Amino acid sequence: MYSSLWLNYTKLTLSDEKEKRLSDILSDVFFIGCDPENRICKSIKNEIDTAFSTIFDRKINIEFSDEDRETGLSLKIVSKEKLGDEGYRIKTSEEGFVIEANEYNGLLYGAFRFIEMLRLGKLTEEVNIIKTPDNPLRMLNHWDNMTGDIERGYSGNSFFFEDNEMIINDRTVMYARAVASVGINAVVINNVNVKGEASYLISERHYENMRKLSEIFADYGIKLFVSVNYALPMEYGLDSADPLDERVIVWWNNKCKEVHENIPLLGGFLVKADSEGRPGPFTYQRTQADGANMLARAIAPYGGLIIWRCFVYNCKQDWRDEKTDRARAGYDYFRDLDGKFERNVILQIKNGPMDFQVREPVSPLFGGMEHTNQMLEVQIAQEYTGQQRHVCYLIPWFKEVLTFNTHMKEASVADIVSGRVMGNKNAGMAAVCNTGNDYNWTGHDLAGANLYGFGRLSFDTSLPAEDIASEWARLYLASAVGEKSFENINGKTVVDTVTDILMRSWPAYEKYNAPLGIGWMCVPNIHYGPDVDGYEYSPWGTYHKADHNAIGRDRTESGTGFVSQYRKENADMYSSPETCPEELLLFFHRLPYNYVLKSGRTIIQHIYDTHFEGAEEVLKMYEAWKSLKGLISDDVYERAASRFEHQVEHSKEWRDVINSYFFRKTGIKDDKGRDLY
Ligand code: GCV
Repeated sequence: MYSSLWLNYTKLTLSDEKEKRLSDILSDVFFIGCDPENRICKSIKNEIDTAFSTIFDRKINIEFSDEDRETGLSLKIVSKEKLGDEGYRIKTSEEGFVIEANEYNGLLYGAFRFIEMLRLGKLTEEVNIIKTPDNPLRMLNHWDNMTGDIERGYSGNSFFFEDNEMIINDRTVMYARAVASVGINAVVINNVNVKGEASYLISERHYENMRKLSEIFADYGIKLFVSVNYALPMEYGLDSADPLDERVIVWWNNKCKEVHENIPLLGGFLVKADSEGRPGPFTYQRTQADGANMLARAIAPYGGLIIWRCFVYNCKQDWRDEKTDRARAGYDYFRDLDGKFERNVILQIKNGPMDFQVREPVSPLFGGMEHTNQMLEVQIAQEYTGQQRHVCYLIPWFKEVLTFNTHMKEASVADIVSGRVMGNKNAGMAAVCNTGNDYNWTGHDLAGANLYGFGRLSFDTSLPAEDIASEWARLYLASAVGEKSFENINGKTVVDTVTDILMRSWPAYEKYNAPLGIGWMCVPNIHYGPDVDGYEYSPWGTYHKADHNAIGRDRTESGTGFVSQYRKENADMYSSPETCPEELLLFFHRLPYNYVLKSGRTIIQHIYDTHFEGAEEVLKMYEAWKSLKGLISDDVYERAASRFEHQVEHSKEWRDVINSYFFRKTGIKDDKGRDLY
């Protein structure tokens, strides 16, 4: 059992003239210049059929036609006008609507967008939209293991794997439809920590199912990717994985040929090498480029890509060592390799230099490399942001990352990963996915907004986070509101309330979490719940260094020197506590608790205040959610309500543990006299 996510088509209430007219216009659909046998074309036809017959509650006439008609809804493959790779146009014609694209992915996205606009009530006016996706690759990374569990999965087990076998069923199709509808065009199905049976995903044992899956994905314009173990040849009996060893090269060449013969639609490999115990080229004193390029050359004849992660750091450092700084690692390992990667290699870089904290600076690798394909990696699985038990809508955060000016040719992160700056096509955005086999796919129903939002944002980075939230709320909760029109008071209340909750959620989470950008302070391994010193005396390189006088890490020139990895303008900005954005103050500086912030409050008072405020915000969000009882379906209401109950208590736990820790450490009282323990 599974929900249809935001593709839960429901009947439109055809109350007024406009909507009745729309229903008449759209009773005919024509495919023009389209190949009826094309797999994506078939999917579009099915989608329109399903959507329209439900929305209008009657059979729709769908035909392929050679005539250039512009009545009803016409979907056309056109060649005269250039609409860009995967781009589309939606426009009003004399007696209907036209969706045009140069190829089928574009037509698919145009069709999904059209259905969405129809459901959102946006087709009443003249429309003329041209949209080409901003990022060439819009990818989801699943960390699913073949045993069926999911690393950092918070919504059940895998729907791709169970007991070391692949699962392919109607849910697979639902997944492909849903993610394609928001523009996803690439999916990695297995964990980057490739373990056990996953080493054999590209072998006789699983070729047949992999091919089937790649075809289901291709029906929706999605390329299947697989995570591979860098030392795979050794799993198959070779005694080395040295990228310069001729035997290793020949092994991969043969493997890629065999893979292509068996899964011709495969997009390529994702690799986590030399990281957290994974094998990699460092074992052979080779560089990351040596490793990536060897694979890239092997897969290039088949048009494949190698997506190589930059999450390389020493996870066994000595906490007593003041000089080593984990934040530096990505840049230190990769910066000097700029320009040395094959054209079909893309470096996948996490948004920050650490690891998906609620707040981090942008990785200095963005802006550090001028001649290398790059992809931005974010995480919608809320590993450090409430694990889909706390509501935490992350799109505003991703927007901040995308708009960060790297000062490399004044390019933002979005400019770099879209390929706009370097004119490259092998670029884009990837998200560590938040789905599982729970009925609602994402555990918390509101976490669905992150899945929807990542797709929409990676397709169109200019979209405001708030618009994405309200679109999602309306599409997802449409069925919950039943057949009552969204134009009436209830629909609007639901959408406005849910949008407001979503927009408040990340700032609230940040407030009751680790303060001022310092990060961590969570329970080791599970990464859930407060434990201020949990990682303090550990080998993971994530220290806050709090004592009774001061807190924070000095990452300026006089400290670890991390700031100098940024272009001058940013290095200067971060170097001084006066110009450093305050939300990152303790990431870059070690400061006394009585240091006064721009608000006039000391750091210690800021910690107390924000933690009280954050927990208070959660209560308000829950109150707002309660006001929706009866307005949305009971099951959605109850599922989220029980998570809010937990979040209310758990945010208090965060508040009290953090505040009491610093009260005990400093002996400084809260100037508002609230309870500290
Ligand atoms: C897949 C963090 C997570 C790990 C994850 C790793 C990565 O360290 O805790 O579970 O491993 O990031 O991104 O590779």
